[in-house]
Formats: sequence, structure tokens, C-alpha cells
Amino acid sequence: MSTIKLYRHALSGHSHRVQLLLSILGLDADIIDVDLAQGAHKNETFLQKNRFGQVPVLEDNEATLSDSNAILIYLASKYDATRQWLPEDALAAAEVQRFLSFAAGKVAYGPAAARLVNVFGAGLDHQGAIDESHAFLSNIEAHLNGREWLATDKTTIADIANYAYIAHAPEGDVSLETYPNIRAWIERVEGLPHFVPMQATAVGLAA
Ligand SMILES: N[C@@H](CCC(=O)N[C@@H](CS)C(=O)NCC(=O)O)C(=O)O
Repeated sequence: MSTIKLYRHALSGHSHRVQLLLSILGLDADIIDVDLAQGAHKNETFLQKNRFGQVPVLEDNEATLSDSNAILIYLASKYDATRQWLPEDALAAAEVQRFLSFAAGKVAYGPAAARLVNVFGAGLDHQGAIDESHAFLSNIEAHLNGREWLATDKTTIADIANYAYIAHAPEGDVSLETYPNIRAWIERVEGLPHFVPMQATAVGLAA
């Protein structure tokens, strides 16, 4: 029995980023599915783990953590002795943080929101989220000119945090057709040793 527990939903990109880093770092974890449709994230037991009632939540012995990016920082700081995934160098660490902020901001309000409408029926402004997505993705496309990874010359948690919602953007009717650099970056992430995919949904994939 593993000491690490990940409470997640299979279609949650926030959960996937944690699962991906656990896998890449070779950390054994019990994966516990939280039934969002049945409101299991709002019951008293779960709210004691995360009062905001959201997945993912990670338990590691006595520690209980929520917020996907905070969990990435915890895992990379605690378990990656090489510090490749979260560099200690001040400039590199700042670059990683910049892309964690994008993952929590522009990605959440762009491609993640557009996908929420199609996959979970969320009552959000779909076209607005699609427009936000393309404004953001155009900048990422330009940023990736001549670069392999988002934050530094090596892959870091910046790539892990941004991957799922960008790779699955077509599920929200955000086409990646015109972003060759982004598609190449997605392939690089998917080629990482111990990569685990997020479950795809049928919606938007024909777009
Ligand atoms: N900032 C949080 C966002 C997590 C989040 O939005 N989780 C969604 C699933 S992807 C959730 O639990 N939604 C249910 C709810 O908000 O009621 C993180 O990075 O972990």
C-alpha cells in the first residue's frame, strides 16, 4: 500500500498534471476517483481534505495538499533530487512560476473553460473562452519558436502543468491546427519517459 494518495477525476486536467508528475518521478500512489457528478467533492469527508471542494487532493503521510500547482511544487521539491523539474536557479524558477501562473490563469479561463462547456455542460461563455484560448495559444506558439520546452532548456513542471488542457483543447472546440510549435511540444511531452495520458472524450475531436 502506497503512502501517497491522489484524489482525482479521470477527466480533470488539474488532476492529470499531478498524476503525470507522480508517474514521471516514479512515485507509487493510490489513485482514488472522486465522483464529481454525485457531488462527492462536497461531502464533509472530502471538504476536510480541501475546504474548496475541488480535486486534485494529495495525501502524503501526514500532509494533505490541494491545488494542482502547489502539489507539483511539493512533489518536485521533495522527491526530485536533481531539481530538473523545479530548478533552484532564481531565473529558471521564476520562468517556471510564470508558466504555472499561465496554467492557473489563461489556460483555466481559455482552453480549460471551453472544454468544461463541452465535456461537463458548464454554463460558461463558450465563444469567449475559445477567443481567449486563441489569444493565449498564439503567444505560446510564438514563444515556442526555437524552444523545446516552456520555461527552460529542459522540461520542468511548467510543461506538466500546461500540458493537459492545451493538448485536450480540441475537446472544447479550440483547434490546434494552426499551431505547429504547440503540436510539436505536445508530442515532446507525450514522449517523456513514464508519460501517462489523460482520458480523452469524444467531443470536439472531429474539429
Ligand atoms: N486551482 C485548482 C483548480 C481545481 C479545479 O478546478 N478542479 C475541478 C476539476 S478540474 C473541480 O474539482 N471542480 C469541481 C468544483 O469546483 O466544484 C487546482 O489547480 O487544483
